[in-house]
Amino acid sequence: IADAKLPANFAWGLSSSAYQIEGAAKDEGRGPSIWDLLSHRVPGQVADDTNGDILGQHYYLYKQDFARLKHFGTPWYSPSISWPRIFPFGHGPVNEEGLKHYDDVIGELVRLGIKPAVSLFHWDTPLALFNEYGGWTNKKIVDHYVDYAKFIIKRYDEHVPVWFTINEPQYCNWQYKYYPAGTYYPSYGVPPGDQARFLCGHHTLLAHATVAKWYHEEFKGKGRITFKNSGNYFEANSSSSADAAAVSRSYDFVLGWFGGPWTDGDYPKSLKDTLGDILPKFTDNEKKLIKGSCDFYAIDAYTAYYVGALPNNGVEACAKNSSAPGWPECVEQSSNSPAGFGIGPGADLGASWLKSTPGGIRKFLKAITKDLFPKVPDIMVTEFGFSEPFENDYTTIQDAIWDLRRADYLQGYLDNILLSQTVDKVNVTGAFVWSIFDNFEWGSGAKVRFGVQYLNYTSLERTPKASMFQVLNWFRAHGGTFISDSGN
Ligand code: GCO
Repeated sequence: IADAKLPANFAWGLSSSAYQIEGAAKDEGRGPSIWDLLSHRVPGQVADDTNGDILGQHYYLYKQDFARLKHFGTPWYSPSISWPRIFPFGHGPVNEEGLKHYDDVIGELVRLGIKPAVSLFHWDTPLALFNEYGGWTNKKIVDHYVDYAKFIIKRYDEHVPVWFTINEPQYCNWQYKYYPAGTYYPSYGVPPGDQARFLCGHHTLLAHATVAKWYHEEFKGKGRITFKNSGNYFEANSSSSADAAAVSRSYDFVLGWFGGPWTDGDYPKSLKDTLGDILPKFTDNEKKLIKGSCDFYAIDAYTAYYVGALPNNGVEACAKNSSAPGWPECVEQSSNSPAGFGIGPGADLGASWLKSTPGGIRKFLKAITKDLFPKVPDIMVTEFGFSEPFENDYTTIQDAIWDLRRADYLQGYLDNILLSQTVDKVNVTGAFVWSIFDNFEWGSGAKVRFGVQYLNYTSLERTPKASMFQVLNWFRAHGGTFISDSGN
């Protein structure tokens, strides 16, 4: 591995999302999103009662943030654009100030020679659409999303080589376990109940596919377009056929739910057999629309689970040895419901397991591209990162930026991505580290820090951590492209 090299066009850099880093939540015409409601009005939805109102204030500090990226030499940056900044009511009047802001943001990246891989939607659903008709559980959102996406793509496509339509539709079904049971599936504002989460997933697929088809067939866009999946590597608890079946069921309910429609034009058989009428049906036209609607596979991969079979097709996914840092101790994610779709982000096998095995990510990339979706032309790891519950307790900046376990974790991840490419011959074409700096971690609020730069929440100062330099050193050692720090 020491002297293995990446292909010259390997896309690498840092990633983020609008609500998590921008702040300025009430400024310059932005309309409220579901996350303004959840963080301000739903007790317990955010563990430390923080919100995205201020935090990193990237909205006002993006020039210095990008100047730092330029200095690091990272060739790509993967942000998201905030729908409610463009259409404060979700549809209807455009907010010119929000539009000008993203003109400036995209313009600054272009000026510095940093390529943007832009997400059109990263969970900040305009609250108006939620109030008007229930947001993603209502098919009306497809047209409103498509209007928004086309508007943005028309404006910026010449500068944006890679578009992500939707971030992690899997979160239609997942709720971070620290949310009070029975509340919303917060990331998409989906109310409790089996039907709602699968309506949400159905509409994200229709929204994505409508934009993707338009992008290639009408707009004739020059870039590539897909959606970002969230998923984790599943390892069978034992060599029993029951556990092997539990693994394949887990992949069906997490990745097949969305990967099936775009590779085969329909949901996996296990979902249809198990969910029956809970699972919406595609018309023949919709199947044609969705099939082939992604240009490559994008996976946000953070962890891995051991998986065992439970009675009546249930699945128990849990980290047996979650001694590793990262998310809190494993809560038995056993879902005895026949669907086995209770799998959600929970236990984290974390650095030690991912690195020691060697690395869930290498096995995961192989599982996705060789077993699950062999027709996929290439794959990007569009988010990967690491956090430790105690990082908010540091009292000195020196302690906070000496994040050796994150550095070790990211090194191990990158080593395994390179092994996947050079040894397993998986066509990995990109890797974006989550995240540019510590930010609002949804249900964990400001308590959980994923940044490779430390954010002082009071002074707003950003300080690169050891892990940032580890990532830069790794790409220097393995042929990563760097943009020159010349004055241009
Ligand atoms: C996700 C989201 C990010 C998270 C990150 C850390 O994958 O959950 O895309 O917004 O902040 O993954 O949990």
